[in-house]
Amino acid sequence: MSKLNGKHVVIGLGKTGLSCVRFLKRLECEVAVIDTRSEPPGREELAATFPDVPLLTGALDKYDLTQAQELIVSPGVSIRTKSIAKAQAAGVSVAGDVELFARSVSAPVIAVTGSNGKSTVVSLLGKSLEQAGYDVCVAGNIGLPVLDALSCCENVDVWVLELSSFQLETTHSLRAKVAVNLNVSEDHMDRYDSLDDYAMAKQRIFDGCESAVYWLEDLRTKPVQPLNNLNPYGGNEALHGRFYTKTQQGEETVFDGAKPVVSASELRIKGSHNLLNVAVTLTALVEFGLDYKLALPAVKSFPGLPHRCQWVADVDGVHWYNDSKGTNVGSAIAAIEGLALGKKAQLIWLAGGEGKDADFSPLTQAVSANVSLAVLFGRDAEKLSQSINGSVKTVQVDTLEQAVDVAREHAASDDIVLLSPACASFDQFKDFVDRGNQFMQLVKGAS
Ligand code: UMA
Ligand code: ADP
Repeated sequence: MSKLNGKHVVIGLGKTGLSCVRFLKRLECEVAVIDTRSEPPGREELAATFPDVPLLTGALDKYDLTQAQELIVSPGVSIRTKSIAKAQAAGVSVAGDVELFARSVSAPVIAVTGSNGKSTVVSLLGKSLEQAGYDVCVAGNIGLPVLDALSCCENVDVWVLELSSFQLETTHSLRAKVAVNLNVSEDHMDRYDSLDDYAMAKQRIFDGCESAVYWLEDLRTKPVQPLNNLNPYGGNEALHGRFYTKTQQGEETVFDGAKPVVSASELRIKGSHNLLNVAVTLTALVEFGLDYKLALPAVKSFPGLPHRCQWVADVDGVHWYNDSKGTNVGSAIAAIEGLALGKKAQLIWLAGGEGKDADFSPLTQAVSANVSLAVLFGRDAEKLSQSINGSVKTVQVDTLEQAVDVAREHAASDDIVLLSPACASFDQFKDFVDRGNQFMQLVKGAS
């Protein structure tokens, strides 16, 4: 008999896959695991903890997945893979870890998606709710698999989930109390047919939600579902949501209608994008039912997350910043514009890596307006260089270490050097954390 017959088949044995196995085994399900890699990261732990769970490796198309009871697919694997699509067409249920979570959870969920700003916003929400006295758990794409969170966090009053488009593709039963779609800009084009295709995956966050929060300035974030409770954030003086940003007395400020709430200088996180992140956080908190004033001390004191426009060091008067999490075009634009503040002469930008089939041309405007020198490294350095060709002086190198050396040679006192790669890290690093840590070590090694 096939090793998959009638079983819950977990596809992928990374963090998510392991959390799914643990969860399903607690429910006494029959489980099998497939991973396309010959040495998946969870192999040893699976063998030690669940020796009875078979692990199959190699291309998915080798396996007849139509035999399975249910497929639980990790976010790193596309559900469009031929054998998964075939099983789904044959009536096999295809779910992900967030779907299993949604079927079991009882406390309310605030769910957040978007191309950029997710981790910052879920962290702001978590700190705010904690400050207001809630027992809150922040989980999901930020790094803690939702099923591990479910098993280890008891008495949770509210879940704050960061959800990627990959996770949303396999989620059907989530009925969020508040669902937030921050923004949609090009990312993961190696997994989607088009920007609209990617945007539609994000739209799934709104299915059955009580309150939908979207960005007024990005129509792709607006729910396509017929929903009654729509709550935009952002906008301009003439047309805006309840919380939005505008400049008052020379300073960018978050407003609640006509009332200023918090200004840039009162926040520790910097850049226009972070003021918008505060505006959407306050919108979601109000929709959850909180008096947002209770949250303001937490919002103001939030220092930001590592690897997101993180100040690293001042060396010989040069200010170094690590935005290793700037893994797509939109995030790099936000970081460049947020840090340069129009002082073009003073920003040296380091970028490159695995471009995920992105169109880099939208970078041209931000780069030509704000960057004095672009130092490009990694697998897609040449493609990046061609896309921004002519808009700025460019140097191409192989590695991050060489890029840091070039930046150091060119930087003068008061200049800013920003690593915001606009690319994934997997060509040369373990992940964005590894890339950011290596960058900081290279910078600090010189101080
Ligand atoms: N992989 C294979 N074969 C497999 C399974 C996976 O080659 O059979 C590869 C994938 O292509 C991917 C890597 O292995 O490159 C990891 O995939 P995974 O599904 O095993 O990932 P996990 O370790 O479970 O981590 C996932 C999220 N990763 C992805 O979506 C790729 C983590 O988000 C998340 O923190 C974790 O679940 C807990 O929820 C990371 C991420 O990069 C930060 N997310 C993307 C992003 O933010 O842009 C969406
Ligand atoms: P995500 O979890 O969606 O990747 P993060 O909060 O980790 O987002 O931020 C990653 C990077 O995206 C930041 O370092 C910054 O460059 C950029 N960023 C953050 N918030 C926004 C926003 N609201 N709009 C555009 N870019 C943003």
